[in-house]
Amino acid sequence: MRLTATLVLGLFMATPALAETHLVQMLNRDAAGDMMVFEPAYLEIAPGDSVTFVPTERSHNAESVDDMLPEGAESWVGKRDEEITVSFDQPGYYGFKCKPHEAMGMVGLIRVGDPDTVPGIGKLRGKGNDRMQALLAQAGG
Ligand SMILES: [Cu+2]
Repeated sequence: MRLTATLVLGLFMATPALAETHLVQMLNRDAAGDMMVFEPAYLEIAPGDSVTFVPTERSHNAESVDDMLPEGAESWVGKRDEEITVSFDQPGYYGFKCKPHEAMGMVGLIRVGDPDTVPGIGKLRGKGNDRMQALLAQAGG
């Protein structure tokens, strides 16, 4: 099994053209009626992929959560109403949030590659903390 996984990984790394860009929308309300959300709030992507955070509705931003990045990964901070594209090379889990609506639960999680362990939660306020707990449970399950 390990040999197969190594071979597949080797093939993938040899073809960077396969790197994908995923879209995450910043919304005031989603189809289910939830307020202040990233859609989707949880993504599983491959190393080398990118995510574009799209300000579909106003007054949102996308930034990394302190203490919820893999070792050696860079943090990022998007401006309010700014479309920002972030590339993810380092395998692991990346927490992100909208600063104005963090306490209302506007947070998300990206799983890059096949990391061994789900991290602990970073510092998040209000419903952001509850929502991140749920996303981490989803990632581990
Ligand atoms: Cu927001």
